Amino acid sequence: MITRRTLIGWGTAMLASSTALLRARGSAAEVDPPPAPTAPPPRRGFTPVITPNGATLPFRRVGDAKIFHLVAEPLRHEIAPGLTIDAWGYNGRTPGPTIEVVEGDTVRIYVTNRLPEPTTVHWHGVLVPNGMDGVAGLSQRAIPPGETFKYEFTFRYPGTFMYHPHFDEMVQMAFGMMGMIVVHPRTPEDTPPDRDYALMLSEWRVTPGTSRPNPNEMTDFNVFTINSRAFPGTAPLVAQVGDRVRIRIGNLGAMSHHPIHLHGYAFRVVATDGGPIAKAGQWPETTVLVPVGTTRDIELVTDVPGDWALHCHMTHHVMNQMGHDVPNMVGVRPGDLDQRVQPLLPGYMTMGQDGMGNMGEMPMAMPRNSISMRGGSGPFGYIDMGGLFTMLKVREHLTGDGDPGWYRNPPGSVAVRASVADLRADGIRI
Ligand SMILES: [Cu+2]
Repeated sequence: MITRRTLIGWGTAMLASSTALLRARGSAAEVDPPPAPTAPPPRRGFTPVITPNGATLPFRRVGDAKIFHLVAEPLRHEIAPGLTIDAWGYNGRTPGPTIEVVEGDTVRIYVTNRLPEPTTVHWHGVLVPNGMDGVAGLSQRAIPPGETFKYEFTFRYPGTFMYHPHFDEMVQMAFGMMGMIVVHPRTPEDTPPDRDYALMLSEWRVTPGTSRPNPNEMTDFNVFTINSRAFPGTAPLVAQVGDRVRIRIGNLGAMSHHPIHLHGYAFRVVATDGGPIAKAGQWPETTVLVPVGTTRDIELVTDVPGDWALHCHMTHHVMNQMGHDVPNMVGVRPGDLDQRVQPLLPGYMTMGQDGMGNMGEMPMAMPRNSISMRGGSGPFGYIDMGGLFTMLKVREHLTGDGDPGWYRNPPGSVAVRASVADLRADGIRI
C-alpha cells in the first residue's frame, strides 16, 4: 500500500538529481509510481526544492526518524570556468547539500569531521533544544577531527533556514561551509509553488592566481556567489508561464548584505527565517534586501516570458575578481603613454579611459586560475555582469529538463537603433 510517507520518500529520493527534479515537477502523475489498483490517487505532499548548481541531502528512514549524514571536509570547487578554489564544505560540495524535511519530522543528523580542525553544525533559525544548537563551547563540545557527532531534534516549524559551523566561524564559513534547510509544512499549502528554488549567497576573497580564499578579509571581497558559483557559472532558474515560483534566498557571507533585484516582475516577500509573513503584512517589491544571517522567501507568478535578470544591486557584487582594484582611468587622455611604456612593459595598453564596460571581454593576460572582472556572452553580445547574477528564464512551454537556452524575442519587441524616419516622426533632433 502506498502511504503519504512513502510518497514523500520517493519524492525526496529523486532530489539527488536536480535534472530529475525539473522533470518531476507538475502533476503527481508525472512523477509518482503508478498506484496499486485499489489505492486512491496519490497526492504529493510538497513541491521538492531545487538548489541550482547544488544538490539535496539524501536520507534513510529508521523507525520514525529520518537519518542524515553530513561530512565536513576539504574539497576543490569551481566558482566559474577558470577559477577553482580550495574550499571546505559538506559531502564534497559548497554549499553543502540542502536539507529538505517536513514539519514534524524527527531527524538524526550525523556530522563527521574530516577537517584538520574541530567544527560543529548550528541549525540557523531552527528552534531546537539548547544542547542541539551547535555552538562550540556554549552548547556542546566541538567535534574533533575524525569524530562523528549526532544531532537529534524535531523540526517544529516550516520555513527556510540554514546550517553552518559555530567553531572558527570566520575561517570555516569563508571557506564555504554553509547550507540551506527547507522545512515543508505538514499540511499541504493552499497555493503550493510549482517551482521552489533555494539560493545561498556568499562572498570570498581569492587573490587572482591563488586558490585558497582569504578568511582574514574584512572589506575587500572579490568573488560573490549564488550557491558558491559566480556568473557566468550560475545555472538559471526556469519557469513556465503561469507557474507560482518561490525563491528562498539565504545569506551567510561574512560582511555584505545583498539587495537582490528581479527584473520583469513584482514579487511578495512571504517569509523570513523567523517565520511566514501574514498576508496583510506582505507588500510588493522588486528588490529584497537579504542581510547577513537571514533568509527571505519571495513569491511571484510568472506571466511574462523572457530571460529576466536576477542579481544583487550592489554594483561591486556583480563584478568578478579583476574588477575591484583597477586604476580609475575614466576621462584620462593617455596621449603617447602606451608607446612610452611598452619598451619597459611589453604589451602594455591603457584601458578604461572611455569607461570600463568592455574590459571584461578584452583579451588580457590573466593570472593562472582567475576570472576576469565581468560575465560572459549573451544573445545580444557581452553580458556585463558577473558575481551575484543569474537569470529567471520564463517560457510558454518548457520542453527540456534544464536551461532552455536564450529567449527568442518576438519580432519588433527588442530595442534597436532608431531610424531616421522614427527620429523625424517624433521630433527628436540629434
Ligand atoms: Cu550584493
